Amino acid sequence: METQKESKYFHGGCPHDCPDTCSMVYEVQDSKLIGVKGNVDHPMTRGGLCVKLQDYEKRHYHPDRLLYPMKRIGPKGTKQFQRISWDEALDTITDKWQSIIKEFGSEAIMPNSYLGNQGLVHGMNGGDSFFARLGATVTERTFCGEGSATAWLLTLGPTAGVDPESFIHSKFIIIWACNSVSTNIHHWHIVKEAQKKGSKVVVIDAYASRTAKEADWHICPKPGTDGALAMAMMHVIIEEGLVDQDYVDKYTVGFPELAELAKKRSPEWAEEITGVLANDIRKLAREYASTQPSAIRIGVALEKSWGGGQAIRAVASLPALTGAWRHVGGGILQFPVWEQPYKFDVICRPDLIPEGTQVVNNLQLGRVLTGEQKLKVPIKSMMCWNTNPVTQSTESEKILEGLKREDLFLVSAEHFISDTAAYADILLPASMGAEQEDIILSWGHLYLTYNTKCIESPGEALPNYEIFRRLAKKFGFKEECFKWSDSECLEHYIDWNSPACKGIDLDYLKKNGYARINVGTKDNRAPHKEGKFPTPSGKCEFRIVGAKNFVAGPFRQMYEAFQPGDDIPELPDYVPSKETASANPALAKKYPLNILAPKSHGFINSSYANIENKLKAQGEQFVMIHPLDAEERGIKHGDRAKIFNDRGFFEAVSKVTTDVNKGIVVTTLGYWRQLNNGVVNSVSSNAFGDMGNSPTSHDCLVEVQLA
Ligand SMILES: Nc1nc2c(c(=O)[nH]1)N[C@H]1C(S)=C(S)[C@@H](COP(=O)(O)OP(=O)(O)OC[C@H]3O[C@@H](n4cnc5c(=O)[nH]c(N)nc54)[C@H](O)[C@@H]3O)O[C@H]1N2
Ligand SMILES: Nc1nc2c(c(=O)[nH]1)N[C@H]1C(S)=C(S)[C@@H](COP(=O)(O)OP(=O)(O)OC[C@H]3O[C@@H](n4cnc5c(=O)[nH]c(N)nc54)[C@H](O)[C@@H]3O)O[C@H]1N2
Ligand code: SF4
Ligand SMILES: [Mo]
Repeated sequence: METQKESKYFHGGCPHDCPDTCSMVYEVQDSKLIGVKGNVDHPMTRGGLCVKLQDYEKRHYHPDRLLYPMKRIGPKGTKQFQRISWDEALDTITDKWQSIIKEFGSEAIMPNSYLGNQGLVHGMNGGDSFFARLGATVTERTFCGEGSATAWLLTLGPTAGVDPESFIHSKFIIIWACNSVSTNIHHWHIVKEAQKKGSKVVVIDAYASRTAKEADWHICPKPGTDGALAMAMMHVIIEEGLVDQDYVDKYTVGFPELAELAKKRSPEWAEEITGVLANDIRKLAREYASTQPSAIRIGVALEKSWGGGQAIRAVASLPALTGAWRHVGGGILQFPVWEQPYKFDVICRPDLIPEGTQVVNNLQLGRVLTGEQKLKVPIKSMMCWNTNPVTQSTESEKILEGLKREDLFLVSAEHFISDTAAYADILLPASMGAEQEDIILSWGHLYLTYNTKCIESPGEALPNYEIFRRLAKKFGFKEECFKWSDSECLEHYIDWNSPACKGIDLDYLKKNGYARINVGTKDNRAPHKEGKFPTPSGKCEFRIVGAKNFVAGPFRQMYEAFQPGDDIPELPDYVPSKETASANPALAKKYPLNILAPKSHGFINSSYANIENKLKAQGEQFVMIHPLDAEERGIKHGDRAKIFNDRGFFEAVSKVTTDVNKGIVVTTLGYWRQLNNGVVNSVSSNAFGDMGNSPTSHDCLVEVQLA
């Protein structure tokens, strides 16, 4: 008789690059992961995972998963690999790097990672401490949020802002350039609840996204014009006496100058720029200012145009102008990561980086690898983990050209043979969620989230940091941190003695799976009720004098030091995009359509875009195009289209729809080049935005024709 197998349950944390950082429950039978659920007790996760993670166990056991170290035996990019031992793999890497260091110096080696894994040990450090000690080139990573963070810090300082859970108390909610239904579903649930209780939900999005369709009101500005919209809102708020003057007088800097500028930013002026009717702007400003508590949630897309940083400064100024901060559920939310007790200096060890080490940026990867960007020391080897730059960075074609270089030694630690890993000389199999202990970084709520190692890795896969511990040993690095176990890392990586951790220690976290940091409760947190902004003046800084641009990654504060840039304008304002019809009419003659390429519903960036059921649910790569634009080009719904500019092209199936305005096309990110002709980022530009070296992926012109 067959006996019923016994299930064991363990606390998990979703390691993906997602603001929700769900607390999960792993179900294990016979040392095998058989199911994953959302933690019912967790106030944000509330028992539900998103469509991507509902069968997370299948990702662990997928037949295409990389299980053994391999070396390349065919031409680069042809995916011909042969299994080797870990010893051979690590010896090959060590020998190769040592000879590169001898000939060119350690800066000829470049690490490249991002948030494919958000664990503090296997993601945030991953291998940063190792490469710092090695003296490798420093890779500044500004895929996501660094421009927003710079604007945020300048205006408000390192505050977590309004608690995402406090939105339940908001009476007027603006979701600004954020497709929450797909990208922040556990916050969206709270917004929907508030809406049911009577709160008005406004979505400001450059097309009718899934989220916009669920709003009470969708406002649809042209891409990259949000700064004009926000400035005109200020104009109305000031002109119509809707300013909370007492709040402004006590807790802000630069109001007279801002008011002077806002006088010139009328709704009529903004209508020309944004395409939003002046009367709608008036109505929005009035309702926003007079319905308290009002809360704004901004998405990452806001930074992804040339004027993004200045736009975010304008938006971030609104709650102080109206006194929204006085209330629980009033204010603005971006990344509430700033009050988390992570010790990035211990995690990433920037102190180990030799002074004067060269810095490259991950959005310039194509230029760095092809030599188009001149470096003090050219890159001879790159190691990639937790990122897939071929699909995700800019100028994909240049990256590919670089990866084909015979003299570039590429090491890739991965779960699958991604578009980037396909070019590796040495492939290393990396462990997945349930196979490694960690605390997962949260940038969308105010909890610490623990992840238990509850199964062994299949094959010979190893956790990222274990790979680097072994490499550190080969290189003879003596620092204690390279000997710490995962648990020991966690003891060091969190400031357990900080006020945020009062009553919480690692043991508690292991037992409970998650813990709310001590920053007030959702029902009483009003952090700036009486100002107390963590800025130099202690006030909300509408006006800033003498600031320089800098990179303020919310995840890697270490890079603040590297890039003092151009002057920051004293006041927030609208700054036009660079690659639009109005900014560059000559280019627009050739490439008249503005492309948006935000996140997909069904993948996490490029992760899961190779998994059959996820691909099936998401559907093939599409491009949404307005009926008039389609007609002009002889394109019918369902036709295969080619989307192109001077940088490259990709193909997609056309969706002819009025969900997008004329002049705009929308696609989504993440599809693999191996499975599609070209990728979205074949057309994107390497230009930085105005702050924090952010990408400008929505500041981009293309043409579309039948494929
Ligand atoms: N399902 C899913 N969830 C994800 C991810 C994923 O790939 N898939 N990725 C995760 C990551 S890394 C991130 S950073 C977050 C990002 O999540 P979001 O912040 O939601 O960012 P995006 O999806 O890039 O864009 C959001 C919306 O902004 C709109 N938009 C684009 N340009 C403009 C503009 O100039 N003005 C205005 N008003 N709107 C504009 C787009 O049309 C889109 O609907 O999502 C995370 N969650
Ligand atoms: N056009 C356009 N481009 C964009 C964006 C956009 O909106 N539009 N968004 C940008 C944004 S916001 C972001 S955050 C980036 C994201 O871009 P990436 O950070 O490159 O994200 P992914 O494509 O998910 O790649 C993560 C890779 O890490 C691997 N991985 C996951 N966990 C582990 C692990 O534990 N160990 C190892 N070794 N590997 C692991 C996964 O298999 C996957 O291949 O894309 C950016 N690119
Ligand atoms: S991807 Fe995001 S929403 Fe989905 S389970 Fe992970 S943290 Fe939760
Ligand atoms: Mo991101």
